[in-house]
Amino acid sequence: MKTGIIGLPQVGKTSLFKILTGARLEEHGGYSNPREAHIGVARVPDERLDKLSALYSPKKTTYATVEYVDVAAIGQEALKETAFLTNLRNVDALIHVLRAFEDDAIPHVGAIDPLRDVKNVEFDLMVSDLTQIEKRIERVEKDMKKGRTADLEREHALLLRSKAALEKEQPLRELEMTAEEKKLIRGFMFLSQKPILYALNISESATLGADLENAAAKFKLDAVAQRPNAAVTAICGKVEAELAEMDEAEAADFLESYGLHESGLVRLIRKSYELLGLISFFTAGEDECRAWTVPLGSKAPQGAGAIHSDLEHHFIRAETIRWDALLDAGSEAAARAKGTLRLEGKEYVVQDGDVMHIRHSG
Ligand SMILES: Nc1nc2c(ncn2[C@@H]2O[C@H](COP(=O)(O)OP(=O)(O)OP(=O)(O)O)[C@@H](O)[C@H]2O)c(=O)[nH]1
Ligand SMILES: [Mg+2]
Repeated sequence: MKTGIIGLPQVGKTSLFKILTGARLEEHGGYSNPREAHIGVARVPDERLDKLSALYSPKKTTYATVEYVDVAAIGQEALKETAFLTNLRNVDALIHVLRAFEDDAIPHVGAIDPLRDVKNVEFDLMVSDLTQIEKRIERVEKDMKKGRTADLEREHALLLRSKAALEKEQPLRELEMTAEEKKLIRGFMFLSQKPILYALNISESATLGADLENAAAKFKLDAVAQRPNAAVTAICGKVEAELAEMDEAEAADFLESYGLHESGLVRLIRKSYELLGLISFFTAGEDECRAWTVPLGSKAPQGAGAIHSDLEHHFIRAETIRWDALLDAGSEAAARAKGTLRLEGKEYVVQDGDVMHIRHSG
């Protein structure tokens, strides 16, 4: 699962990418090609896993991860470049970084107005999709003249519906589609169909805690946050960059001095994970406590498959307990005695925060 970081020039995309992934791009040859995409992995912070680790004291604790891609600044021109477009189409979700910080040294197109930037970039994404759709409709209509098939008719109807949505400036992520329809157009990897997280990059201030909370309202993005498959969060790139250089104790003091109890970055990572429709379940033991990633709605064997494909094929049952019930009980044995450890079968839908022990016949 990949999340692409997009935005207008000089809004803080690469800075955010570096803090998210701990990447030191300079060491990899720097920006010899500024249009090249950077790819990196971020750990998904998880207090539940921290607590399980405290219980088991395992040799190793492994967090879930999200992959981020930092691309060049977006615009009508960039979207005509094949390499840029390919990088962007290949991601599963987008983070749109919005300039909301004041700094005269760093130019921006016009005044600071994140809502305008949201609309402009959205427009560019939709134009790119529309161009692609129109080409495809032409092709499908040609084929239909040669011979109508049910598949072609279905695709044609869906493309027309998508085109109509885009023409009234409705991004495809807001279009209701059946699972079958989604599958039908998945191959196009439409840009305006990807779930999107808007990240307001705000100024540093003594009241940063409150400013982060109020940012969506202040910059008039409340309505945007309510739209389907979209969410809004705020960060302060400058403060996050300083935090990234500190050890844990220093960072905690620093956050507190701003009236914060967690970094905006932690929230941003969590939100991008949610936006992708992902949940975590855990495996816990003396060797390793680990978070595993599955799509919301996955059944137990599919969860087992995230660990190892053999476990999916030879799945019998999963001993399952919610992470907090396990902590309450103090151990698996105590939970079993209390009856809070359940045996779940093949039809069980994995819940966020489950601790599972897979029984298999392999
Ligand atoms: N004041 C301030 N400056 C920032 C912040 N985030 C980034 N910058 C500065 O803005 C400039 C651009 O930052 P980048 O992270 O390179 O921005 P970008 O969006 O990747 O830029 P392009 O890839 O060139 O479009 C740099 O000089 C950063 O130091 C911030 O939160 N506050
Ligand atoms: Mg950049």
